[in-house]
Amino acid sequence: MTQPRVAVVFGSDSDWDVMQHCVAQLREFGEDVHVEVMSAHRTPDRVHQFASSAEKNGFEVMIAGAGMSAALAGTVAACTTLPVIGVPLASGSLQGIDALLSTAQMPPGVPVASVAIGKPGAINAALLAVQVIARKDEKLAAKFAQFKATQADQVRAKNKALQERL
Ligand code: RP5
Repeated sequence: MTQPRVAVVFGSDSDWDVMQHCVAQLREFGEDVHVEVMSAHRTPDRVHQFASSAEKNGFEVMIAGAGMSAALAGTVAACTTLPVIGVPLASGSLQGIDALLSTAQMPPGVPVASVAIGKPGAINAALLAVQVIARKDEKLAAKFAQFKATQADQVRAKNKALQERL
């Protein structure tokens, strides 16, 4: 196994149901992934240790998923110069709105690229990470271009089928 370029961390094992889609999408592009549960609130020392050494350890992008008062992505971003993508998760009674605001409303100087709440965001976080690392990896860039072309073909095929039913 090679040194993963992407780390996927999340605040609780209860986040795995959604974050597994992020990991699966990365693996579809052939990326090895470091996966770890760490919490900005419950294990802040580990978050600091991991994020502050991530660049030195060979990571290029970090993805952080968390729910409720989601501090993980912001805390990771505070501790690294790597790009950080935050996935807001629908864990509490506010169905992810709380986590979305926590993830997106970062103060100037500490950016987090927030994606959508839940599974669509988890998948898009993986795709965004692929786009970032593909800037220096032609083969990966070609795979991503193929992914987009396939997606467009599927939409055209579905539209054609729909038109034939009208
Ligand atoms: C957040 O609190 C986690 O990311 C999770 O989404 C939420 C609830 O965690 P558990 O109580 O299920 O461990 O920090």
